[in-house]
Amino acid sequence: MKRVMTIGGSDCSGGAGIQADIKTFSALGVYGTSVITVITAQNSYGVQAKQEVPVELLEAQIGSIMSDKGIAVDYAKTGMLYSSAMIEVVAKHLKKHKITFVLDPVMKAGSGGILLADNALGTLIELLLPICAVVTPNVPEASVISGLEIRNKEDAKDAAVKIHKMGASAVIIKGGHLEHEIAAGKATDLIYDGEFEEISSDYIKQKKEEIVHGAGCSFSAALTAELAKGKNLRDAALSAKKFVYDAIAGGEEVSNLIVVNQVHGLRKDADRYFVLENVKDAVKMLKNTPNFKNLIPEVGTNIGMAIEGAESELDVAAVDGRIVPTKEGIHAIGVDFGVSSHVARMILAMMKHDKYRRSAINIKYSAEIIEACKQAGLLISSFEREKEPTDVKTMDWGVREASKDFIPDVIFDLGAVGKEPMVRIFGNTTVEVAGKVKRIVGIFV
Ligand code: PXL
Repeated sequence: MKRVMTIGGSDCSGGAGIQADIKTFSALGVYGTSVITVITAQNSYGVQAKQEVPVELLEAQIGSIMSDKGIAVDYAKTGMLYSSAMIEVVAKHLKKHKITFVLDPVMKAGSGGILLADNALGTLIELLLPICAVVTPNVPEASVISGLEIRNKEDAKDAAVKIHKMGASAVIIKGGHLEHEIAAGKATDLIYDGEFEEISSDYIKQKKEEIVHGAGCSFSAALTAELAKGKNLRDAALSAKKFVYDAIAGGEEVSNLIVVNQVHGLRKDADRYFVLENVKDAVKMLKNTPNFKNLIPEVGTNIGMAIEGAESELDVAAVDGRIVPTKEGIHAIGVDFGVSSHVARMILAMMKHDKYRRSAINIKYSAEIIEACKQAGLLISSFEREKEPTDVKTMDWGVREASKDFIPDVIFDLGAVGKEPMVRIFGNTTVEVAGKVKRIVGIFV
């Protein structure tokens, strides 16, 4: 595992600084170490207090990491350094140990706190800029470092060239602050290392009063991790940008901040795995439920589960094909995502009313089955197809109709011309749904 070191400030609120770096490192599979320069007390309103760590303790932290054969580091990044004294010591040690590093020239917190003292900018430019592998300013930071006003992409290019001339081997000016870009819905990062390259993504629009907290730190940390793993600058920048995009898209609202969620991608993958396994377990339960085949309607049955925050049928796992009755019991082949639009539409419609209720099965309708549902203690509701307006999607409308007064476990309809009557059973997981089916079968048979 590659080893990386971040040198920066602690953000007790957990979204930015050292905390963001460590989360990012873990999410990207590198081993993170941290050297704390400043302890900040901050929240979504601003930075309330800060205290620099004594320079001797800063040196001791770097010394401990670098003198340990087992740890050492493959790559580093710097974040909040705050004072000239701190920058001098950091520069000395980075040089001494010949550590390749990303310089994130943080100056101000999104909430307004000062992260770099006014009189320390010169020291940062003089001592760190010439020895970094890449510097990652946002537009206001690039403007302060280069002394150039940046109003558009051409200005950003001039600033990048100037910062490169000032000694940085490579410059990435992060998008997200240029107004005409934002208006066009884009956030474009500009890379310059003698040649220009642009990396563009959609701009994630927040509500007016919200500030994204931790995106800059997460970007430079992700860049550090990808460089440590051996990617070239362009590929590393591309991966880091995607990582931050996902982290913002999956961000959590905390007060007036959007705190980026560095493990959003990991959690999503874990959820996809959980969902697949859950549907497989549920199918096994149904196979082991004697007489379940008596509940299968003419069109066949399917059972499915969506991932958290599912947006489309591709986010719903179900049985490939359908569950069909056989002489001995039931037949179901594989389980996969995006294989059943019927059950997916039911689930996506239900999740609009209860985001946790992301599983469902369709079974045969009969008055006896509904009676069994009642006896099983399930909450039952229904809709009438004759009342369906012409301009709606059946499931969206039907589930909304049936969920007006309470969120039901069971929604049935009596069908229409060419439409078989149907019962749908909902639950948080497919295993829970299969459990409900088992209860119904036990009563019905
Ligand atoms: O995002 C820059 C940053 C870096 N370091 C610390 C911070 C912040 C932003 O809030 O708090 C400690």
